[in-house]
Amino acid sequence: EGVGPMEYTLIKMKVLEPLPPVFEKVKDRNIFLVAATLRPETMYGQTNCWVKPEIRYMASELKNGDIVISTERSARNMSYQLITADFGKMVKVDSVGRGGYLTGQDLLGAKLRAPLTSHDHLYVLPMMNVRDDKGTGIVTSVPSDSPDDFAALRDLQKKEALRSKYGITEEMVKYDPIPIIDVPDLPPASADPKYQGLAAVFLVESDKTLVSQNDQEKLTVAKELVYSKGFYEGVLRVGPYKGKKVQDVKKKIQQELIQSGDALLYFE
Ligand code: A2H
Repeated sequence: EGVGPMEYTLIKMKVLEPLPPVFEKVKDRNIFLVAATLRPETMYGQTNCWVKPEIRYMASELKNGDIVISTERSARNMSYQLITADFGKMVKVDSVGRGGYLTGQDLLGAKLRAPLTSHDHLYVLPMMNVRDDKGTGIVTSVPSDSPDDFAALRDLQKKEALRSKYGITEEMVKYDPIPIIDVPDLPPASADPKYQGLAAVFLVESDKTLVSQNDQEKLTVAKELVYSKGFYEGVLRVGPYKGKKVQDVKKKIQQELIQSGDALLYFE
């Protein structure tokens, strides 16, 4: 952890029909899951959204009336940052779920619309490594560039028992990693060209001892490598900034997401 607050981009993902039963009483409202990311430029490659089934989430209201789902801790932070209501005045939406509270379980399989990704809609899926004390407790999934995301998506794609435990269908996990960023030497020139633009997939698949999302130590090593290399040396392969270095356009992409109403700035 560095000194002073970290700046995150909160990505707003709209909950689409059919709405999960917890939203029965707020059908006419705009409901968003909000995810904190350090890599807004990777939203071109989002394939799904992660929640942890056991975490308790809360529904709160933005100044414009949008309903946002996050942990209570982050909802409180948002209110102090004037994202939700007046300073420190968190507005809980009691008509959602059980008195404004719901669990990750209630959100599994929900259909979302997310900004920048090439997919018209994507799904809320379970990941065990989501923490309730960081960001909003909701995480965007970019398996091309995040080893954690790739390992967790691969688990769900391979394991029918895991899917059925959480009521996840094959349809919801059929989204393959999208090549969005070229990272020099990841993969190295000698590797199978199928890994081009898929740095995290290359690292995870190259380590045969990294078998699931539970291999946290190995995932941390891969994560540090792809994160620093991707940020300092990565070049976008898609979108209006195709051919540009991630470092040079990250801020612009963040600003555009904020201007279009698809994202918010958030600190913690
Ligand atoms: B990042 P830091 Cl492509 N629990 O977004 C677990 N992980 C969480 C989280 C939570 N409650 N909230 C946010 N995160 C993840 C994209 C991404 C991220 C890519 C590559 C690396 C990367 C897509 N997932 O993060 O501990 C989110 O994943 C590498 C560090 O606050 C967020 O950015 O430094 C990152 O962790 C924030 O991590």
